[in-house]
Amino acid sequence: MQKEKSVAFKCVLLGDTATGKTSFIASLLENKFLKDYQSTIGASFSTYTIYYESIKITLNFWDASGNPRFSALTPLYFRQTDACLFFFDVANIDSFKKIKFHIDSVISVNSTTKLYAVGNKIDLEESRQISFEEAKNYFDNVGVIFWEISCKEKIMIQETARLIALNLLCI
Ligand SMILES: Nc1nc2c(ncn2[C@@H]2O[C@H](COP(=O)(O)OP(=O)(O)OP(=O)(O)O)[C@@H](O)[C@H]2O)c(=O)[nH]1
Ligand SMILES: [Mg+2]
Repeated sequence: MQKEKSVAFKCVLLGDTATGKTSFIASLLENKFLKDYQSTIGASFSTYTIYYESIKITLNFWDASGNPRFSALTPLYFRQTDACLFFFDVANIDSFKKIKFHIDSVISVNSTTKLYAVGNKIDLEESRQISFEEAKNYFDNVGVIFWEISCKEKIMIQETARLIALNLLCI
């Protein structure tokens, strides 16, 4: 019988406070939407496993708080990571503008990590402050793979994990 191959990757979630990082994890792992906002203290760890043919891929997620109170700690998480997933809120232009700062902070200490970005809360279409095209154009220019999600409406949640896992596996 062929032996199952296993690989594990570390993926850090970064982005401003209240952009939906913890909501993404709750949606992915528990199929739950967190209505009441509770800012993450420091960071929290969780794992998610997917299979590609006979390969078991474990994603070890570190959900880092976007609260400035913890910003001194954040580099501890992304210094040695395989992937960073940047979050912004499509209804909050400031959270998009801050992405450049988050990307620069990562690449100044880790030049090998893969970079991904998601615009969350696309259910808030009427309050949208940044278009898909504008964001895509920006991320194409800085070499970051980008797509949009909604934790509330469960749009592109499992797909986000799968996309990252397969991309890290170089498939
Ligand atoms: N409408 C809408 N609200 C969302 C969505 N995702 C998250 N939220 C709300 O946004 C708020 C913040 O969500 P969190 O997941 O706690 O944000 P966070 O990025 O982990 O915040 P920090 O831990 O402070 O860095 C909560 O009130 C959520 O209910 C979404 O897709 N749509
Ligand atoms: Mg959080």
